Amino acid sequence: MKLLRLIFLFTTILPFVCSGQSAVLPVPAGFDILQENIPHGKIDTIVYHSKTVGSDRRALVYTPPGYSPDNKYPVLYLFHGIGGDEKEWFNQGKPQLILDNLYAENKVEPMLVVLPNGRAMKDDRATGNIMAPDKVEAFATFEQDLLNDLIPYIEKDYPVLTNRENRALAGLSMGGGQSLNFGLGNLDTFAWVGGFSSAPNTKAPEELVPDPELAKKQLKLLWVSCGDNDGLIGFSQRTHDYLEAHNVPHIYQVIPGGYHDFKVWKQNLYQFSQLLFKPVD
Ligand code: FER
Repeated sequence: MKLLRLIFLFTTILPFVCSGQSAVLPVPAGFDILQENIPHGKIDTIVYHSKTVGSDRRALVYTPPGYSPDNKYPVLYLFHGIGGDEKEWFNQGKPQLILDNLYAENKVEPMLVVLPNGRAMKDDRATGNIMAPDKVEAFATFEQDLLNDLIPYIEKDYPVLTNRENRALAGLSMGGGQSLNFGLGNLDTFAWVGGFSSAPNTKAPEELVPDPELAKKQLKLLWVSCGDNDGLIGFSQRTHDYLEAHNVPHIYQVIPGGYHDFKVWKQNLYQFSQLLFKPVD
């Protein structure tokens, strides 16, 4: 039995983990499939006023099964990619099903998940030339919207915990770059940061983590992951190389055979969410 367990460990889990705070959990079949016979969380659409953009903006909020306004919850802010909007994760990544299934097995801390629109400009739809400079710039502008408009709205309207240890950021591609940039750039606001297949908007490592000692002290979890068939893997690799060289604890997961797609991102969410808001060793 012991031998079998060791073989499992060496063939399934360890190859994914190059440097980490904790082992990465394998993804079981059906993790993203709707189960009728379990409790389900709820998705709301909210509209908040953004002083940053000068408009009313939409986001989705997932509240977990058993949600009660009498409790106080930590919050994960989960960001989309360059072709997406606030509904991209909901429609293609199904965090609501992944998390419902995890809650049914008691594998995840009760939390709110906020799915914002990370293209902070008046027309924030993913239409026309999504690579146009003003649209790409809007993904950087979103830092101010998040910090000054969206987070205050969530913290006023929902029963949530409002210290850094109870705020997490993660995202895919452009959203992964945003998570790393905003999370590592605002260590007084966020303690849990995940970049999934992060895009060229990811700051250069020296700019991203100018003070490795501070990052080491403040971060609860730093997660960097990418598929090895993803043309953008260089941005994750250089981040990992720098973190490793400066002894900043993190999880670096290279997914064998992984492309730039939701198969990778769903797997990341499944694994990352289970580590959030729990004691770190
Ligand atoms: C680029 C290649 C990819 C780029 C952005 C992306 C801004 C983003 C991809 C995604 O979000 O899926 O050159 O430049």
